[in-house]
Amino acid sequence: EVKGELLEDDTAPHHHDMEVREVDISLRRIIHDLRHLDWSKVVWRNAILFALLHMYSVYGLYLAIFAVKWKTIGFSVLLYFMAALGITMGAHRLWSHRSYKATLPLRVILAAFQTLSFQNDIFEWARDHRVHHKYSETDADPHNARRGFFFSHMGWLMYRKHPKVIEKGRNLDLSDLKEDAIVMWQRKHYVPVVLLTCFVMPTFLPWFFWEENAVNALMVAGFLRYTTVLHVTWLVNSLAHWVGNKPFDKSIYPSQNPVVAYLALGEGWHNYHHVFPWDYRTAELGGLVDYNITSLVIGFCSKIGLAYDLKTVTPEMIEKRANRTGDGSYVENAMKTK
Ligand code: ST9
Ligand code: ZN
Ligand code: ZN
Repeated sequence: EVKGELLEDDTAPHHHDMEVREVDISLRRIIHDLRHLDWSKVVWRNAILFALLHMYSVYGLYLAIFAVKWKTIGFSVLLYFMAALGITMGAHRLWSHRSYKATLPLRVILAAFQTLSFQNDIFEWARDHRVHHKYSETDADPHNARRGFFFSHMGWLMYRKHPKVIEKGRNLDLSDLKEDAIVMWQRKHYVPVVLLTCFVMPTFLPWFFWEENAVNALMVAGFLRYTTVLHVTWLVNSLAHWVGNKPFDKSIYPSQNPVVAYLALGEGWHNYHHVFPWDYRTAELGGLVDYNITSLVIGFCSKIGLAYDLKTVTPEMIEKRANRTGDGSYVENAMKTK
């Protein structure tokens, strides 16, 4: 028998009673998953679109190495950072967790960046993320890591949601999002606005300003850049729910993963984040030492008056929690940074 039940027959135990198991990525598990998959729930339109996107992105990678102008590379890297900040600083730390407050101009900028990332509108992103935190690793978690690495990484975006996700999601208080005019405007006009921002703009600007071939620009600054931000974001749900220390709560899946933190502008310190989700740093240090670019940008915005009411956790509280429920790696980490 393969260890760890999955998919629909998963009788998710209560959050705190659950025994932590490693996410199983063995071939046996993959074959078991495929044999038990309910194919009628696969959303083929999404699967086909993702397949096409990845083919174009591989071609984009080839073009990035052999064909495009250096300005287009620089532009794509810039768009990567903008889209990533739209997720980390906007959809995640501001709109999902309200870990700080942002003035109207900053919210407009972050909503534009979040649109560039094409990861659903802010409202849907924050709603799914709030159920993820409240019901982690149960049927009501949209990317439940118990359903395997692939499901939590990207499979969940090609498969009908578990009814529990929708049922529990309907009970969430989303009034703050409904009152945010920027969030609701983006939701109302999402389809045209996201296509313009994520694909048309990145094709047009390089073509117009430095005479890049339009197809090259679309493949590199559009598709390749988009796919890269997607996979880095998804790694938080897959790899950072699987590999890493658990200094703050050893009974949960979310883990401290420096590789993910590095790529995701500071969002890989996921054991900390699930224990203290209201901390705007999503980490106990929140500076360059944590590769925490997002925290540095929020700090800078607060200095110039664009952000305020930044919430954190005191070192005493962190240490107390680490001593009570951590796996013992907290002290080691503290020593390392001294
Ligand atoms: C993408 C999102 O990639 C990635 C999010 C990642 C999150 C990461 C978090 C990690 C922490 C942060 C770290 C950031 C690091 C960033 C680093 C950057 C470098 N509650 O959805 P439907 C309702 S998106 C309440 O159709 P199906 C819904 O309103 C990629 N209600 O379900 C609707 O009701 P009604 C691009 C909910 O049919 C009804 O239920 N986008 C909830 O099962 C049906 O909803 C895509 O690929 C809820 N939670 O389809 C699109 N959810 O009819 C993907 C739903 O009344 N999505 N409802 O309006 C889809 O196509 C579909 O949602 C589906 C499920 C196929 C997945
Ligand atoms: Zn979160
Ligand atoms: Zn998580």
